[in-house]
Amino acid sequence: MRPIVTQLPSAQDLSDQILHHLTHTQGRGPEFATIFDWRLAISYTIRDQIVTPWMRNHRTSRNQGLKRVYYLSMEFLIGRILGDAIINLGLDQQMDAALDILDLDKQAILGDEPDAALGNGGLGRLAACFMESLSTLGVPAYGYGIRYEHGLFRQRFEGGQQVEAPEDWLNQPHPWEFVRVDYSYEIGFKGHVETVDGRTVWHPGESVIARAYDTPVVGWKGRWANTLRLWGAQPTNLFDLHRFNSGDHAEAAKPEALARTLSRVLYPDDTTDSGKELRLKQEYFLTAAALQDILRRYMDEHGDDLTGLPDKVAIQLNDTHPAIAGPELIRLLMDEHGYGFPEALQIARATLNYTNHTLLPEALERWSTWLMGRVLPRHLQIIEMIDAEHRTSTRRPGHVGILKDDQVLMGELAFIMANKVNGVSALHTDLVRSTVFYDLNKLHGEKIVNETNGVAPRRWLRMSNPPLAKLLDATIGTEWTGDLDQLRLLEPHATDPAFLDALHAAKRQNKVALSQGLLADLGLKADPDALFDVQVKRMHEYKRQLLNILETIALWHRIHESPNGDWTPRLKIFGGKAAPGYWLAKSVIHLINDVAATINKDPVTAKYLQIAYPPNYNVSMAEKLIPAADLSEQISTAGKEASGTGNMKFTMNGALTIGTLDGANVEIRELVGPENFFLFGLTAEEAAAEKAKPGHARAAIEKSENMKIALQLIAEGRFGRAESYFSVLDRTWNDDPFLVASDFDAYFDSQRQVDAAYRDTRDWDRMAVLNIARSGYFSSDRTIRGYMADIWHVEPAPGL
Ligand code: 26V
Repeated sequence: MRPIVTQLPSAQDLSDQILHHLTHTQGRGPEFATIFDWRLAISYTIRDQIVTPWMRNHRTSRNQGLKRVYYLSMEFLIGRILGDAIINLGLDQQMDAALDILDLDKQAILGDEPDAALGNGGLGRLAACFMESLSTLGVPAYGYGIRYEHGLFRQRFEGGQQVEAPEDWLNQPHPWEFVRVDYSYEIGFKGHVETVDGRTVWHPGESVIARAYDTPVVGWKGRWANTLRLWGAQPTNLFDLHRFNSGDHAEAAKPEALARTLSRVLYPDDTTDSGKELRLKQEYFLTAAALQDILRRYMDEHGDDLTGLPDKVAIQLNDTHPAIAGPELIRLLMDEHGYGFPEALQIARATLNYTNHTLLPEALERWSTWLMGRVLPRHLQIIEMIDAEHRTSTRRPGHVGILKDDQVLMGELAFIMANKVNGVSALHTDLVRSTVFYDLNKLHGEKIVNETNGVAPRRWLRMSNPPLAKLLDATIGTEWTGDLDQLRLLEPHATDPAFLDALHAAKRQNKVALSQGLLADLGLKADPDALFDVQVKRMHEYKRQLLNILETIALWHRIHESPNGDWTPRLKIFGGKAAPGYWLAKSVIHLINDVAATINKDPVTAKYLQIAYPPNYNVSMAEKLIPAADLSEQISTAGKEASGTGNMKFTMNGALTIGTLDGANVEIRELVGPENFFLFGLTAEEAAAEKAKPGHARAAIEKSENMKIALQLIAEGRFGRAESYFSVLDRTWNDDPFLVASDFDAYFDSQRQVDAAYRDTRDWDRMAVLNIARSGYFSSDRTIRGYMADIWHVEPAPGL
């Protein structure tokens, strides 16, 4: 391939093009343009630049018949696109200058873009980082997802309690997508199956059209761009013309309403699968559209013989949500293309792979055979065939299988249909082998592999933390952005006072910005020299925000006991949403807000302790909070957090971690050095044993003065009516499945070590340097290289 010579536009070019788009695409003269008009004009200007590498991809991949990766995910938590695209194209300086020419405020423009919040949390954000790394590495790839009209709900607080409002990012034009009316596929549901002349035919009772909406995802240095193809549901025929003509307009529009519900809203509960028909339909909608698209492209390029599919196609299932891909691919091969079952099974198995993201039993998907048979009757038949074949071929009749107690176990289905199954951190992968898939792992020894998660350094360091990025550029050069291992070059600077001062100043600059922005908006006067202690993630019992707030209460009490003590000033920051039906998580939110209200107005402790809980935590808020953090809270019950990815972002941005030996914390601690990490708590093994002891919670509470005090203050109504948090208190005393009580003292003590460490500014900053310097492993580029070598067997496009 020819070397890639890309001419970067100058500031003047950019400003000319922005004005062109403002007038000709947006239809507004500069004197009347709003921030929104400008943002769109700028977005179109940047989009024009992405089209070049995008076309390069299409041409190279097709002409050279390259193998492609297909990432199927119900969630892509992208966030904002404009800032990331500017950085990846290497246009940040030119754009700054262009905006100066036009006299525009960059922060206001970037801040005007709504987050594409098409995901719940870690799983969806990982998919977004993977898309960026695939483009950075020049790997031909498509992401397939759903174009939800409403992403994750917006959160606000009323009287300290979470209130949800619909999110409506598509209420305004979305400049990044290209609608592809020519790529539309019919997707069937329900109906019946019949056998005619030995061939099985499924006659769906309902159908909708899946229409493709493409968003280009550009990689570092703008050398390559892949496509995120999101499916929107359309009615097969817009309305019933017969009904319409007879005047029954409402009835005539029904098919349209029905179809559109399919891509209307993202399911906001990331733990409990409520067995909802609409969710199953969404999963099949995504999967069936993606597979039709993949087979069409394969046959276009390589002809009708589908036995070669695994040589050109690697499909990754992001959790079990698209696991119906197994039966669907077999159905297409058998019923549409005439292959026999054994051959279809073999092709499908060589093509599909599955990533497990959770061991929580309530999050493992299972569908009743009744529902599966009603919505996807042909697929249920094929699932029975796969199950029977597996039992026979492994000679384990009645042992491990997909069908159990009239349920289809989607984890087992995904496992059996996959070439490779992966966990998302070293510890998690061990637990996948030894717990949920214990039996299957014994039958298929080599199938499970580990691919520890990672995050995109372009977004999570270069874009979100300009002061640190600038310091890194000046100290070790700019190559770290595309090769994060180069952060190692920082290590010698850990003892250089001038560098430590500069690092301290960069962190402080982020803390000041946060204080003057988000925190001031909350009515808080934050001290930028206080320790910024941050726990941001979904609200879940296993993530133990409760442990954090109980420790805060106990600390508050101790400060009151000796208000003239030498306390380390701390700002505790919380952020996160609870699933709308997760009552316990919601009462923890209520508790945190009530505790914050009380503590923040206490003059005795004001110097030392404040709490902030900004509502509606999302990707954009993470981009502000993480660079301003001194301390990263990663305190889940050991064995419960599959990996975590926020933990990696904090480390990269120079926060120290207080954490348990859970998920990727284990690897973070090993890499940054145990002496630069605040470890506490039971190990996964100890936690399992502790949980098995009857009365473990009460016993631990009795032993802990600090925990008793915290619970007592809540029960006394010091923060609000105790009844509001009765369920939380009751669960902590009587059940405590996530061992808040058993880990409390260890956590409290570890926090006091944090206090002491933070007072030695020099040494704290030194530890922060070592955390940054040793965080290169957590680039999603490294993760993707792992998938390429161990799972997909693909190469980057030649020359990349
Ligand atoms: C499950 C369900 C169940 C049914 C309804 C909708 C729904 C949506 C999402 C999920 C998946 C939850 C699993 C998950 O998000 N796991 C997280 O994955 C991250 C990336 O691997 C990892 O860092 C986190 O530790 C893990 O909790």
